[in-house]
Amino acid sequence: SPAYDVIVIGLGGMGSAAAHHLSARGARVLGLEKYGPVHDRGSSHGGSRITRQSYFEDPAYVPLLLRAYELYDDLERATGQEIATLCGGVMVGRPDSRPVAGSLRSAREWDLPHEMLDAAEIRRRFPTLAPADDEVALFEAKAGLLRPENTVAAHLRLAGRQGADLRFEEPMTRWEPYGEGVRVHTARHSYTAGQLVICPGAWAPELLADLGVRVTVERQVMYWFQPGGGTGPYRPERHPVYIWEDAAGTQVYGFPAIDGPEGGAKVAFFRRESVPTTPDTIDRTVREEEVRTMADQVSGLLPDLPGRFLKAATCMYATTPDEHFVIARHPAHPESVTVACGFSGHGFKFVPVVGEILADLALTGATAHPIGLFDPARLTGRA
Ligand code: PYC
Repeated sequence: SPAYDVIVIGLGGMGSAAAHHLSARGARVLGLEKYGPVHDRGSSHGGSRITRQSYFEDPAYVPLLLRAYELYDDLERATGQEIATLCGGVMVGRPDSRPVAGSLRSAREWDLPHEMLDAAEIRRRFPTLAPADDEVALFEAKAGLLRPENTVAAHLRLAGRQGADLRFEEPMTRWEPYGEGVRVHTARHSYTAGQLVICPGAWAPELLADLGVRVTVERQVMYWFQPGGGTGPYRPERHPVYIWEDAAGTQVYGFPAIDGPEGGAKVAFFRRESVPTTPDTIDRTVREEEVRTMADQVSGLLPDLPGRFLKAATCMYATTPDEHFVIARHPAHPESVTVACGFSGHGFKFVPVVGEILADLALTGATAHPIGLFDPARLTGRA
């Protein structure tokens, strides 16, 4: 019999969660990662990610979010890692903007606790925010932030404890069908298993070329500023996470100051025209002009925030044409290969539930979670 039940390719957010859920169910797991544990070359670094339930992208995500919240709780309890800070969140914009209208639709459809705030109420509750008079917000007390590095570290630690064989600095070079399962090659070895789970992140165009889904890798920049008046009003006890669509349709998102008085507050563009890149050629230098553009944008929304620029870092989105995920059995190898890719810049909050789904698919061929929206057939014309 093959040496492993399941080989997981990629131990970033999704792959580390899959390795945990698979090994927790007793599977013999091999995890292969191109870089070291909890690295910053992909899409699971930068200190914070937003989590929220009134999901403007589509109400179909809500049941998965409810499960992800439970699993994040379990993960914190099992590892003692600090992961979630549910400081509340506001989706801000004109009433017909996507963050406001879409979030309200999900909140109503799933009966999720929320409050609608007009501009005056936004200013009263959150004095750092300066909405225009015609802007409103959906406030969600259960929104907040997740720490991506701690999440990956926690999943890796649990997977290791449960017997998963996790190998770093050992990228897959190729794989092939082998008997009823698969054989995976690296520069050092070849390994066999009954099942393969591919979590390629920004390496999807290379590792899942045969899926037939166009995944565009986008360079994104995260910025940290020290607010002009200090970080006091930006502490997570007082400050929500936010996604803000302005009148021109530009979306910005940001966080409270989670790393003490010197750490500043992180802000970034959410959706904006960006130059396609690849994970191996991405320009990781952030230009002064980019910092100025961000500072200008933010000064219209949180006037005190762009006080002093502290640092910036690059990250990547791996975006599908409709910005919905791909999670499925591989259509060309439905008996032995499972894929999770194209998280399109909004995947991290789903990490543990994606791990659970991947374990379901790899071990039983099916999942009770509602993943119809993520079928690649919608993008490949095979539907
Ligand atoms: O998924 O909430 C999110 C998000 C905000 C910015 C990028 N992704």
